[in-house]
Parts: sequence; C-alpha cells; structure tokens
Amino acid sequence: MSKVKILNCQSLPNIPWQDRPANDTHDAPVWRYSENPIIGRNPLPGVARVFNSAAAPYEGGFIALFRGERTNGIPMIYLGHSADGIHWDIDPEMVPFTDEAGKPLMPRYAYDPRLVKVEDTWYAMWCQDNYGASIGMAKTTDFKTFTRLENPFIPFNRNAVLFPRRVNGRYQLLSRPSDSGHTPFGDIWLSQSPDMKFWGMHRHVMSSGSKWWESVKIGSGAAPIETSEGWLLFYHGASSTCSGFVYSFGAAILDIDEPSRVKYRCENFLITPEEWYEEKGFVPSVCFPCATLQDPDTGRIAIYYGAADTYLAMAFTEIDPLVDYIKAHSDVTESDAEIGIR
Ligand code: BMA
Repeated sequence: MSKVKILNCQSLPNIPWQDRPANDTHDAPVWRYSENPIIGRNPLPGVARVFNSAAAPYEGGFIALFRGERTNGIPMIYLGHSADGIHWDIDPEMVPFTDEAGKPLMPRYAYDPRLVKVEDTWYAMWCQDNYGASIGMAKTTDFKTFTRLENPFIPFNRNAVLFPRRVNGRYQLLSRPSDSGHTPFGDIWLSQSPDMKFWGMHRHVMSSGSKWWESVKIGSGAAPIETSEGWLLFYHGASSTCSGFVYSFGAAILDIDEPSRVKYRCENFLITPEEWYEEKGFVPSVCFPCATLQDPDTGRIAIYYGAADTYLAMAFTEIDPLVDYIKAHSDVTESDAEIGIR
C-alpha cells in the first residue's frame, strides 16, 4: 500500500505496467516502456502519425482519443480501443462530432486531445480553430455520439485539461492562454464553471521561466490526479535552443481545495528527449504527455506521451517515489504559491 493515497479513482489491476529496470540511472523515478513507441508511423489509411493522445479505462479495457495527423497535414481526432492499454485498434473514421441537435459539427482541425470522466459523463478537450487556435470541447456517454459544447475560451488558448471532479462546487479547467503560432510565452491558468458552459473566476496557476527546461512556456499535460498530498499534475515545458524548442515534462502538486495554489513544483524534468523516437521525427525533441492511468491499490501510474510529433509512447512511475522526488526538488515561486488574482 502506498504512503501517498490516490483518491476518488477506480482500482485498475490491469494497468499497463513494467517495473523500473534495475540498471536505470535516471535521476527521476520515471522510466520508459521498453517497447516504445506503442504506435508507429502510418497506422491507418490517411493518417501519417499518431502522437499527443489521451487514454482512459473503459468497460474493463481501455479507450483512447488519438491525435491523428492526416496525410493532408490536418490533425483530427480518432477513437481507439484496447484490451491492455498498449496495443490499440483505431477506428478508421474520424470522431463524428455533432451539435446538440445531432447535426455534424466537425472542427476544421483538432489536436492534442484530453479525455476526462466527470460524474457520469466523458469530456473531450482539444485545440481547434475558433477564428484562431483555442479550445474545443465535447461530451459523450457511449463513445458513439460526441456532442460539442460551447467553446470555453476565445483565442488564443491551448492545452485545456479538466479536473475529474468539481472543486468548491465548480468544474475546474486548466488551460494555457497564449498568442498565435508557436508562442514565445505561456503560463498555466485555472478557470471555473458551474455548468461547463460559462467559464470564469480565472486564476493564474504557475509561470514558465523558473527553470531552464521549462523557460519558454508550459502547458498542462494529463488530467490532475487527486492524491492525499494534493492534485498531481504532469505538465510539459519548452526550452529554446539553437535548433528550436525542446519539450520535456515535469510535475507539480496543486492545493486540493484551491488548485490555483502550487504546493510543490519539481525543479527537474521527469523525462526529456533522449530516445530515438523522441529525438527524431516530424518535430525533433518533443515529449508531450496528455494522459495517465493510475491504480490506487498499488500506486502505479502509466503516462501516455507524444514523441517527436510522430509517435505515441508510454512511461511509468509510482506515486510514493514520485511525490518524494517532487518534494525533494521542489522550487515554488511567489507567483506559483499565491491564489492567482492581481
Ligand atoms: C505545441 C503543440 C503540440 C506539439 C508541440 C511540438 O505547440 O502544437 O501539439 O507537440 O508544439 O511541436
């Protein structure tokens, strides 16, 4: 039994898993799946690459929303099923989004999906065109019908992730307001809603810039995991180099009742590009997490991350050593620790 408890989460005895290799010399207690990548190039007719994608437990197996980069260069969202969370059957058709009346309402493009169950409904979030890049959302209860919700934000915004439950009676959504293109800045913000339609009470959560690996911009990765220490958030951070941005990922722990306050923030990355599938691809040197699976009984966590905008990969960690590592290397700035209103 782990010391740190994973809360409000179903047991997942079939979580995809591999033990940490005995000869692993990495500093952080996070290790890659030895058979990465789990999805290679050209996985479907008309889809050249699958990467930054979200998976979740579903009906005894697993379900996923994939970012499928089509052969016309446009990213769209595809649905997949898996018995083990590693080997996936991907539907050849794009996810058929509709409006409330059931009429087709497809985004012009859709990328970096996240998938979160809140109460009895599954919510998908992604980045899409809303007269500029911003967030799209849809809900489903059966993974057959996907009903679009009002777009929560005006442009420009990316990397929206819902919390798996309401906090203080309100739904909570992390996002990363920015500008057009590959922005030279970006902090994580929290927005709140009574109904998943109107979003407000915006709070600054944390800034980029405090450490070199995340000095340019940061963005939420997977849905926050509720633990006895607070909300565990995996997030990506970009640094700027002579040959472009490098995307690594790290973790922070947010206050359980005031999630705009950062309690601990790991100053070290957990994973930075070093394997061939992370360093070499459509966009080299990108590790971009969008989902986790977790088992409260064992404290195991499996992380799905996009690699080099080309492949889907997995990594593993355990809650106790991970939280110990985050705390041992925590560096929280004044703007992280405050509630986020000025
Ligand atoms: C970000 C997003 C991600 C992508 C990353 C690296 O801005 O567009 O989808 O993985 O850049 O290209």
